[in-house]
Formats: sequence, C-alpha cells, structure tokens
Amino acid sequence: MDSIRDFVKTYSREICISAAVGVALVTIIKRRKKWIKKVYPANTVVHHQIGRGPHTPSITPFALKLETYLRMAKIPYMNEHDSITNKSSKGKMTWIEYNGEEVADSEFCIQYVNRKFNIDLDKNFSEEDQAAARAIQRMVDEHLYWTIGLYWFVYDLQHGVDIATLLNVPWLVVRLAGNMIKKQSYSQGVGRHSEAEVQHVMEEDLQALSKFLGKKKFLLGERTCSADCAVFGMLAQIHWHSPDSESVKIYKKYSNLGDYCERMKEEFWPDWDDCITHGWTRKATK
Ligand SMILES: N[C@@H](CCC(=O)N[C@@H](CS)C(=O)NCC(=O)O)C(=O)O
Ligand SMILES: *[C@@H]1O[C@H](CO)[C@@H](O)[C@H](O)[C@H]1NC(C)=O
Ligand SMILES: *[C@@H]1O[C@H](CO)[C@@H](O)[C@H](O)[C@H]1NC(C)=O
Repeated sequence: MDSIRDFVKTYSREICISAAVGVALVTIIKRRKKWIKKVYPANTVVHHQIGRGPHTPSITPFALKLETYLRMAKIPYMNEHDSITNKSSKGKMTWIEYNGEEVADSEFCIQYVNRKFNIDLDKNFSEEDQAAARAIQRMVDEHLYWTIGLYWFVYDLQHGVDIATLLNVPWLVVRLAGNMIKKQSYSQGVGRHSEAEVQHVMEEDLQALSKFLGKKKFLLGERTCSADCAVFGMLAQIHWHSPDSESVKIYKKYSNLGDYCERMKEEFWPDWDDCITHGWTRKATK
C-alpha cells in the first residue's frame, strides 16, 4: 500500500497529465464524427438505424418495420448503421433524413415519405379496413412491443436464457437494455403486471392478430398495407429469435402468424440472408 502511495506522490504530475491526455483523446474521437459532416446523395432517404441482427435484418422492430416500408413503397433509400451513437431528435434508435431534413419516429417517417413521394399505399382499402389497420399498428407498436421487450431482457434472462448470444450483443448491453425496459414499461404500464399477467396480455394481442389475419395472405387481404410493416417488424423478432421461452410457446400456438412472417420475408426481403449475421453495431458485410 505504502509503495503505491509513494508512487502516486512522486509521479502525481505525470499521472494527471496522462489522465488529461486520455480524456482529451476520448473527447476528440467522440466528437470527430460531428466535425466531419457526411454528405449523402440527394433525393435519397437515409435510414439511420443500429447494425444488422444475427437472425433478422434488425433486432429493433421499428427499424425492420421502417425498412420494410421503404421497400414496399419502392423509395430510394440507404442505410446508415450509426444510431447507437446517433439517435433521433426524440432519443430513439430509428430515424430518417432526406435532403438534410430529419424525421424521428417510424410512423412519422412513413407519413413523411408518403408526403414527399406522393404515395398512399392504403388508399384502395375501405375506410373501415384502414381504421382497423391503424388500431392494429398501435396495438403492436405500443403494447405488444413492451411484452416482447420484457420477455427478452427481463424474464427470459431470469429464466437463464442466453439472450446475449441469441441477439449477438454484449452482456453489458443486455443488462442496460433490461434496466431501461423495466423503467420504461413501468411508466407505460405493462411493466407493472406480474410475469403471468404480461404473458396473458401478450397472448391476447397475438390471438387478436391471428384471428384478424385468419386465412388472409396479409392483414387486409391479398395486398399488403402499411400496417403489415409494423406487424412484421414485431412478429419477426419472435419468429426468428426463438429462445426457449414461454413467449415463443404462445406465439407458436398461432401458426398462421408464422406463415405470415415467412410470406412477408419472401415478398420484401429476397436478400434477407445478406442482411443478417454481422453484428449489432455494423452493417452486414456479406
Ligand atoms: N415510436 C418509436 C419507438 C422507437 C423505439 O422505442 N425504439 C427503441 C428501440 S426498439 C429505442 O430506441 N429505445 C432506446 C431508448 O428508449 O432510449 C418509433 O416508432 O420509432
Ligand atoms: C448524426 O447524423 C446527422 C445527420 O446525418 C449528422 O449531421 C451528424 O453529424 C451525425 N452525428 C454524429 C455524432 O454522428
Ligand atoms: C389501387 O387500385 C388501382 C386500380 O385498380 C391500381 O391501379 C393501383 O395500383 C392500386 N394502388 C395501390 C397502392 O394498391
């Protein structure tokens, strides 16, 4: 102990200088990205999202939803896999920019590109169908989402599922995500339920989706609508990330949902295999 104290005393100046240099270097590296302003091609939607997932093109349902929509609507777009460090103006991890304009929230992104490119993929459906699709999109994005997040990052973890390997993210990230989801879902409300109750409300959502879909190809029939993107983005996470979990057992009871996921994948992701397996911070390199 004494020798350490002596060392610190003798070299205190050097220690301080190295620490200061270290902090300065880290700051410069962090800021560097802000100094070098990237130039993106004009009239192209730049989708800022996290890296590719190991089993789905994104482990973020909202990113998979938005990218599926950009494909469905045939919008010229590119991905920038930077949103771990470069979040939206609302602090979330999927957003777009277009000719320098930035838009946060997947649903607002969809409405924005609809306006810019003068697109309405839902116009041929009846008002009643469009309203039902809206209600389903909200159920999935604002309710089912929390139950899946709680399963992945809280309950599955408690039951010994190796969610870090499954999602190909470091353990620390899983822990941090767990804390975040716990807090956020508590505020939202779903996180106040017991695990058995969360399981119950999750099943109610999945059952409603399954019944609504029935024997149809897509939510509203033979043709896809924009809400299919939200449903696919979310269900894909259960469908392709299958931990040994109660949530997956429930999902598997509704087999038309699984067929639906495969259909959506076939329709919009012919390059699926090239868009997976290469890490949560980076794009796929295949
Ligand atoms: N309503 C938003 C939801 C986005 C969202 O919740 N994203 C999560 C990841 S799946 C996120 O960024 N969480 C980080 C945080 O809340 O700090 C959308 O549709 O884009
Ligand atoms: C985040 O993205 C915006 C828009 O492209 C860019 O101007 C900004 O420099 C980026 N920030 C960082 C930290 O990369
Ligand atoms: C809507 O219907 C018209 C007429 O059948 C068709 O030409 C058009 O492609 C349809 N639009 C969409 C977005 O499905």
